[in-house]
Amino acid sequence: MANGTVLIGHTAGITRLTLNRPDKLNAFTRTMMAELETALAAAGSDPDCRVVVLTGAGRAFSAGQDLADGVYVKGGPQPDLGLVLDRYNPIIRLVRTLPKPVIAAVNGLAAGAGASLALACDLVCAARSATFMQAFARIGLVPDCGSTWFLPRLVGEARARGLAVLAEPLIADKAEAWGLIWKAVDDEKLVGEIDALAARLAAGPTYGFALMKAAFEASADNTLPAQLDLERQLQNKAGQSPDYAEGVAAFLEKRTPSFTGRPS
Ligand code: LHQ
Repeated sequence: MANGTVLIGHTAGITRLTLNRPDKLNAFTRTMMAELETALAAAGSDPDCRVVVLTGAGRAFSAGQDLADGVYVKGGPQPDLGLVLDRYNPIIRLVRTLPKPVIAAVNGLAAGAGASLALACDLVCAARSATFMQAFARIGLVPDCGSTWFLPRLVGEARARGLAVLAEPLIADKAEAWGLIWKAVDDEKLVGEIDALAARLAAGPTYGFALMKAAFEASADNTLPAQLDLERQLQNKAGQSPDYAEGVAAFLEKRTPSFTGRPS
C-alpha cells in the first residue's frame, strides 16, 4: 500500500510493515488498525513471507490509541472502550499466532497500545533512544492489548505493577536489562541489526518456528506434564518436516543447512 497508514514491503522472505502516521507519532486510528490487521493476516498466509518486521515511521514506534479518533467526545456520551478493543485484540492474537516470527523494530517511543503491540512480538529490538511507556494510567485507563498479561510474565509482578501504575517511560537499555525486550542497540545500528536478524530468520526453519510459537503460547496455561505432552506432539510434527531432515543432514555433512520453511 503506497500511501496507507501501514506501509507494506516484501523482499527476500521478509515482510516489513511500517506504521505510517509520523505526524501523530503513529497513533492508532480505526483505519490504521484495519490496515494492520489485513496486512498481518496476509503475511500470515503468504508462503513467501517467512518473517514479519513491524516498525514505525518517524520518531516513534506508536503512541497508542489516537485519542482524537472517536474514543472521547467532550460532553458527549461515555464511549464503550470495549468496542475499541474489539478492533485491537484480533491484531494482538494475530501477532501471537502468526505461523512465522514477528520482529518489533522499536525505532522510538512505544506508548499505550503501541507498547503492548511491541511486547506481543516474538523479538523486540529497540533503538537506545526508544522508550516504553504504559501510558494508560495517565488517562485513567487499564493497560490493554495484552500488557497486563505480557508485563508480569516478562518482568515480574513488582516491575509490571510499577510500570503500569506510574506510567513513566522506561528507556530501552533498562527494558533490556529487565528482560522486557530482547535487545537495545545504538540508534544508527537499528536498521542494520533488524535487517540481519530478519534475513537470518527468513532463512530459518519457518515451520519449526511456528510450532515453537505454539509451544510458548500454550506454556502460559499448561502444567509441566501437559507441556511435556504438547512438546511431544509438536516434536513429532517437526521431526517429519523437510527442514529437520535437511538440518541433520547438513550437520553431518558439515555444511550450512538450506531450509525451505515448509511443513512438508
Ligand atoms: C497523538 C497521540 C495520541 C492522538 C501523540 N493520540 N495524537 C486507549 C483508548 C481506548 C481504548 C483502547 O485502548 C487504548 C489504549 C491506549 O493506547 S491508551 C494510551 C494512549 N496514548 C497516550 O495516552 C499517549 C498520548 N501522547 C502523549 O502523551 C505524548 O504525545 C507523548 C508522551 C507520547 C509524546 O510527547 P511529545 O514527544 O511531546 O510529542 P507530542 O505530544 O507533541 O506529539 C506529537 C503529535 O502527535 C501531536 O500532534 P500535533 O498535531 O499537536 O503536533 C500529538 O497530539 C500527537 N499525538 N500521541 N495517542
